[in-house]
Amino acid sequence: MTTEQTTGPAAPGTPPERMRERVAALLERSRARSTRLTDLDDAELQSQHSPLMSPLVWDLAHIGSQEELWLVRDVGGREPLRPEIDGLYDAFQHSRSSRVELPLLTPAEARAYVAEVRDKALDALHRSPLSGRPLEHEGFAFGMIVQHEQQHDETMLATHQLRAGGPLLDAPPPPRPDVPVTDPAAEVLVPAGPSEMGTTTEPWALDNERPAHTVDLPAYLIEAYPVTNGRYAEFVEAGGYDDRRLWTDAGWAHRVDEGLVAPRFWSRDADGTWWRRRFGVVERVPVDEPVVHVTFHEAQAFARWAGKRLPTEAEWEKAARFDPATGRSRRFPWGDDDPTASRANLGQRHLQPAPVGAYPEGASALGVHQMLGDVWEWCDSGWHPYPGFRMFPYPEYSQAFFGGDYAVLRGGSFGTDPAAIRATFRNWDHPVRRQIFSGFRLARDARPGIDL
Ligand code: AVJ
Ligand code: FE
Repeated sequence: MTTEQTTGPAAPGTPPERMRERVAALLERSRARSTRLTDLDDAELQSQHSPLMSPLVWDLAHIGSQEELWLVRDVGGREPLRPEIDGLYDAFQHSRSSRVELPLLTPAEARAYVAEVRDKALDALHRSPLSGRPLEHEGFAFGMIVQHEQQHDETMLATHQLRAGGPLLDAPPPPRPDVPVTDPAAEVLVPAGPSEMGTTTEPWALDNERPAHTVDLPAYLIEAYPVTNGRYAEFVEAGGYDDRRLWTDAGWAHRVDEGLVAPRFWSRDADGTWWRRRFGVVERVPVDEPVVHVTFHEAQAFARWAGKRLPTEAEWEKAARFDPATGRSRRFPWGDDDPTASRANLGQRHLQPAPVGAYPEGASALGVHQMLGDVWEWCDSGWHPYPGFRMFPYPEYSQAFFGGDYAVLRGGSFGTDPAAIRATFRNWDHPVRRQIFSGFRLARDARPGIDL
């Protein structure tokens, strides 16, 4: 059985025996990660490190609760293990900031609970035909639960980043490019024409990624790399945070209310050197890394300062997936095969984004780099269903948020597991959030006679 860290979501057409192996390996990998993120003393697990986040012990038991609901009760057909705790771990019943007040399971109880659930979930995996009803077809419910645990692991990683005090996590630095990037603002021209967006065939794609449909975009340019800290620092130094004209009304109101002056976790010393705090370590801001921990509003203000704009979600996806040689859209930027360590910075293998240019093997057919991994990228699109959307299997994953005050994020971060990302994957958050691993890249319209 493979547990190598880069195994991605199950591919279309995976036979049930291989599917079982992949699911078991991915469940094991997510649990190893959850365990590492919660291998802390009880006080660390039970305290609230930020009002934006749950106590870590809530995430742990919530992971078990969702797994019990879908894999043990529904797929496995078993009775509830602890029906009395269901409400505590229902994200819709309690806001993140209020969860610390609840009579939560203790860390020891939570660990015992998730282990017992896991036992029964593995039993369900071996009994399920992984075909027939939609929930079990191609292992969907199992893939959904793997992704759910990994999503909460990324959330827990963000909680670690918010926590005060010295480092608790450790990882080697990401790779550096063999050939340094000379122009971090380099652009790629994406030709006008139809391309496929979303998917109908990806076995573990969530409801919001479905169905596949054609979009027909005019030509545009998109930057080959996410915007770096070096470029972002120029915007800060140029007074970008004080220039009202660069901000939308909502963006300016937020910037003033919160007193934003730089990305979260940055500070400037008396000499004007920028420092950042990263998982308990204070270090110089590396100029060639993608900027991270910015709001949608900050990304938009930067874009206006640079004379460009954020890509729409459709533009982002076409740049990531479209192969002009075949007219086809790929599962991943580099093709249809799983992520590898040389294709993308995913899975918390490193505790930071990699410098731009570090993943030439991961570039898309059009030549756009680092679209998966490193930083989530804000897009200039709200959170809406695709034409033909059908809610499945529960409304509180995607549907409950459609039309709300959200912007789409694409591509995953260094903290996103490979099994929980693909070029069709859609994420969303409030435009004022930046405790997530959020960055962005720029785009602009192509000008006839100049760019074309
Ligand atoms: C899709 C990342 C916005 O973390 O709020 C986890 C994922 N949904 N449990 C979130 C999710 C239910 C969700 N995001
Ligand atoms: Fe959840």
